[in-house]
Amino acid sequence: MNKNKMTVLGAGTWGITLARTLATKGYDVTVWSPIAKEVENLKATHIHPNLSYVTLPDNLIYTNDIEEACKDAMMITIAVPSIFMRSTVASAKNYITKDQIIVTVTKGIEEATLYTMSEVIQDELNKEKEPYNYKVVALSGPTHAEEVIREVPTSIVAASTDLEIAKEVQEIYSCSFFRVYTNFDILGVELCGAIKNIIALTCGIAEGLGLGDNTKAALMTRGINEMTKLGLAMGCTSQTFLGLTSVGDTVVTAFSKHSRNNKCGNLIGQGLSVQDAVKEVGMVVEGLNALPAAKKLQEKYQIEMPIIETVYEMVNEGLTAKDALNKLMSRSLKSELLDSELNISFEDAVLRNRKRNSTRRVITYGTFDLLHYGHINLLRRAKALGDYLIVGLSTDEFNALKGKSAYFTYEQRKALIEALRYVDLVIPEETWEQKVSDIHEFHIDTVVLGADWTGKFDDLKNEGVEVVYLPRTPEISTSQIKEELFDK
Ligand code: C2G
Repeated sequence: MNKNKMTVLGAGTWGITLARTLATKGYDVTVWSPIAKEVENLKATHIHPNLSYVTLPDNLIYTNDIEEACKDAMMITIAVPSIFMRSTVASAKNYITKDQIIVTVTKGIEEATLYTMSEVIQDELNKEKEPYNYKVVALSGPTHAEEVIREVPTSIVAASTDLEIAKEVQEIYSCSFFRVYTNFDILGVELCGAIKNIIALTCGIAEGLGLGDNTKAALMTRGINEMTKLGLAMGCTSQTFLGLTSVGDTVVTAFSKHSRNNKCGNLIGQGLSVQDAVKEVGMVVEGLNALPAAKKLQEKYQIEMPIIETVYEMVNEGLTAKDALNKLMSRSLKSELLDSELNISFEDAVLRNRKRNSTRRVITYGTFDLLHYGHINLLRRAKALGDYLIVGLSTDEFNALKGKSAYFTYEQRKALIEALRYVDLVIPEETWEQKVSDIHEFHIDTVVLGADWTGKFDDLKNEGVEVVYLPRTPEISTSQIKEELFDK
């Protein structure tokens, strides 16, 4: 492998811009395009037709040969339209090795499988082979190529479940005008990248209807709310939906003259058919490509996503833009808070507790093996809900029932938990059912568990207690510690 060779598959505006960014950092960059004519033009002119105001570095290599492009590259960035992702990987996979880093910058979801782009890449690379988790990173954020190519300061996110690989991509791409952040929630990052294009399309429609910034701001904000609800249902991390790939990318796409999705939506709002609008834009409108998959995900996870559903009806079932808007504005009135927030309104519970002067007793349960900061975060927040915290510590026998085998014995785990300043009493947890008797024996007001148990103990409310499920600390777990120590 040549540690200085970087390859970009796809010679569109974003692929070319990323290639230039890498070249400015001194890497040897090869750009591949399936279109021979495009390769010839780039070789001859060092200019991309959609970025004609920039002469590209002389040392960029252009090729139509995907083997030549992929061979020995340290990192391969795939920048093709979402509908061509699978076929591109299929043609490259014989030349991609397990030690190469694969970066996807394509925003979209494959309709047939509901896979994100990184999942399509893993799926295609693993076809007819032993399953292997390739080093795939999603690079996504508020990044108009037209601005990055002019070195306008920009931030972006490198996402991978393997943070070490995300950090490698962060190092390779970061430079004076391109600031890369890492995020392990690759699913959330890719979901945002796909869905924000639909929100941008919707904001464009509002603009085409002659509506104002208020309307676009409302559509953008509620669109992010829909993305968040879907993402949380799919197991993503809530912070991702406040970040660059969600809020940042939605703003930059929904309000920008550079945005094809916005432009296409605008034309639809003015009365053009979808087909005529796409023809007029003349480039790929990923918001339309993502719509069918977004609708399927909405149905699969049973999430209320009125903007996605209304745009889908407009694009596929002839609903007029005007009627679509009226439909959105005349829906029943709602709370702004996500349902899950209302259930785990930890802050509200703390505020309510502070107003009370009686002693409030809280209980939580768990194995708490190899005590780590995720457990501490849980116990700290549980204690904040009251004045007295009891921990029902799973005995070794109960762990066997739970299918868990703890490294430390019950007595050893008890000694650790009792030493914590948040904990007032430790009792053995021997059965699932004892929670009811514990509530009455210890006059419990609140039962707390991590959000991985959401809904499982709601029936305890019948005993007159609050049941609060608190977000887990996502990146740490006892099983992960064991795995990583085992691998060392
Ligand atoms: N936890 C967390 N963040 C982590 C890991 C754990 O918030 N990174 C929480 C879990 O959600 C749980 C508590 O810490 O509420 C203890 O975790 P475990 O020891 O894994 O407990 P578990 O096996 O889920 O036992 O009757 C209920 C069970 O005994 C709960």
